[in-house]
Amino acid sequence: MVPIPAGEQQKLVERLYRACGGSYTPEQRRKFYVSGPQWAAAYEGQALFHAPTRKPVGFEEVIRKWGELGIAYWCTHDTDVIPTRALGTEEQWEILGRIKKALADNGVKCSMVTTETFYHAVFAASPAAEAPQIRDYAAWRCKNTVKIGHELGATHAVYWPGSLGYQIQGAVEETETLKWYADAINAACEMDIGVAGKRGRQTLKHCLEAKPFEPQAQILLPTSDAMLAFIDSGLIEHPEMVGLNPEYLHELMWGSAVRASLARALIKGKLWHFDINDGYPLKHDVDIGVGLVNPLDWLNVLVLLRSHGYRGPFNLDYKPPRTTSNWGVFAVSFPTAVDRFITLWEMAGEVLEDPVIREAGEALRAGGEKAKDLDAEAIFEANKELMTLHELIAHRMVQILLGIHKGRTYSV
Ligand code: GLT
Ligand code: MN
Ligand code: MN
Repeated sequence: MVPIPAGEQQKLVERLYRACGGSYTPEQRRKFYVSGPQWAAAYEGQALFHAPTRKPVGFEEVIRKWGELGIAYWCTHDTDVIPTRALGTEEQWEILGRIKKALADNGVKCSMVTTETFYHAVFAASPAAEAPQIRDYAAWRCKNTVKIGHELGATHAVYWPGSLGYQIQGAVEETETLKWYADAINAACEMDIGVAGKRGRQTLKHCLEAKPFEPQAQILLPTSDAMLAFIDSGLIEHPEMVGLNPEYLHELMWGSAVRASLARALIKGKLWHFDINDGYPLKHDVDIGVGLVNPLDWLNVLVLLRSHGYRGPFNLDYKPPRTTSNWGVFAVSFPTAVDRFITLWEMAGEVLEDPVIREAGEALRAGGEKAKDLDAEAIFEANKELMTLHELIAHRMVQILLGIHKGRTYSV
């Protein structure tokens, strides 16, 4: 191929994107409770060893693009849109006014707000640092985010205590730090009860998000299970107001079967919000687009969520790779991510209806004929052949994923 001039490259990407097919219309996308984070669209590609490759993008552009693409919900950190020095001031309310207008003009809703308690230097020793004034400030930030959430019409608040831990062991006393962290969540819930009451709105769903490492080397609440225990620890004053925002990749990062992590949250009635992305087990938080690494596992996850009637947001907490341009973020990254999600969601519906999987599942649950009680050998023999269906169901799911169930074969 001859070199492609810079001015021709977008056209080429656009043509190949169209050639891929499989896109949904904005109207079809809008039927799903999918949210797109401000920070994901505005991510400039930077990392510890990486300079940014993209230019900053403001909320006006992100919200406009969500409207065009049919991503119906938008979410943000407080400081994604309000400079730290302006938080709680007149300027904050002026910015919120502009955000509300952008949302209304583009038919987009704010689903969730979250507090940045990890980036600013003040949080170097976490939002639950030893110094009381740092903790008071962190609590104030969380309370202020609750006000922002109600102003923007959000239903959820997320807390990712990514800096709640340490690089070096010794100074941090874990029980004390956890109590201090709970103080901030309790302050936010109290504020919420007051603000929601005054505004005649429902209180927010306060959702904790775990990640096993990064940015701290050791994390005090590293998994969704740790978060569930924290909610029930007695430290949280309104445990009924607090649930989970698991992130697919964060569970994979510690080697979890993500579906099993979600199942434990479902059993507790705490699966309230879900960050959807992809990546590799036991590795870093690369936040790859949903379904690009583990589509079969994703299909399994969505089968579970569909069969349990999960109705919360699916949040595209995805970092477009630094090889993607500013233009590519909206032309390729987000439309393809939301479309893969929709395809996998619909495919999960197909799995639940599939006659082979249905009959196999029912047969497994019916079990074999009754054998002699308490006779392990006889019970095994009575069920032995049925259990081969475990493998057959897995095979069928791969067939559905690859379209082989529709008779697709290769000439050999
Ligand atoms: C940060 C983190 C995400 C969290 C965001 C919410 S911040 O991008 O890596 O997983 O969901 O605070
Ligand atoms: Mn996340
Ligand atoms: Mn992540």
